[in-house]
Amino acid sequence: NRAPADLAFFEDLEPPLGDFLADASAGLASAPKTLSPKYFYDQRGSELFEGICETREYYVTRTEIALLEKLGPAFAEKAGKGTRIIEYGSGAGVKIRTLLDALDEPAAYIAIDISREHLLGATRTLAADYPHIAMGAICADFTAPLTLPPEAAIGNGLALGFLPGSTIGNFSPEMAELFLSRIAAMLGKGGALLIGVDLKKDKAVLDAAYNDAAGLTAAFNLNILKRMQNELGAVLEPDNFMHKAFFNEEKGRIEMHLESLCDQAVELGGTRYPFAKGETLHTENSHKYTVEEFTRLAEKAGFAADTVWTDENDYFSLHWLNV
Ligand code: AVI
Repeated sequence: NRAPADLAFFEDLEPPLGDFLADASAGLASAPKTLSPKYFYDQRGSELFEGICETREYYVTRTEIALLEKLGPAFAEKAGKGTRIIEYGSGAGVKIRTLLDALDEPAAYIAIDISREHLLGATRTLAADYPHIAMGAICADFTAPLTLPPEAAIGNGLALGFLPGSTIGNFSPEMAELFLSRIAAMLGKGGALLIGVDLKKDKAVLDAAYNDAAGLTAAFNLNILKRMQNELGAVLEPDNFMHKAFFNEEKGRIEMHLESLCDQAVELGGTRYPFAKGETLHTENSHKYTVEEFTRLAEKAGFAADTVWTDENDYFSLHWLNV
């Protein structure tokens, strides 16, 4: 693949984007009804998510950014000169900038994302602002087994994986362990991972974070029904569903559902899927961990725990893990 001139390299693994119709049909046919949260993120869903990150109730983003800013000198000391950062998912850029600014002459930044357009846009914007750092991009499903392309061997500084935002929480613990073991294999012996993990805390705080007063999380959840209408020609009435999110203490996770307000049916691809009043379509899990629980998970995946930092309320944690 030809890299745009401002990038050190671009590798396109042409990841399958998933089949929304097949997945939605299978999810509606299953009991209980489910749908993958990956379908939240169309243009509108991504904008709503950015809005959620700014709400008073969703403490996650601002707490993590404050920690990243405060801990810059600690990261710089651990990483040394010439670090190669590999980010799993390319975000809005705020978090990676705190890291690029803090580290001592980082050599390279490599972003991995499934959305080609978003990946190239975000990486090229960074390339313009950090002309002395080699910027690379890999278009791939970052949860798949991956190897770093030879072009990524820019110097021999630390290979530092970066997975902020508690993205890991949206995986089941079993899938999280598998994904982390793949990251460890990709980074290789001597590598390290800096990962943000949301912590277990008072249920009221967790419940509020997923039920913001402005209704952005509700709109984000309901947007998946609008996508089914607009993109798949589903026949359904979004107003007949209600956003429902709560902390399931037994399973240690926030669950998001769309609850049917009446007996009704959704029609998709020529099939009718009946919903009883009160029945839900389960759209997302967001697992919360204690520091000890997450450390154990990371160790099972092949990492050695190095350092954990938390904010003053113990709401959120950053883990430095060594391969
Ligand atoms: C992206 N992910 C870490 C968010 C979370 O908190 O699980 C997605 C989200 N869902 C509702 N609010 C935010």
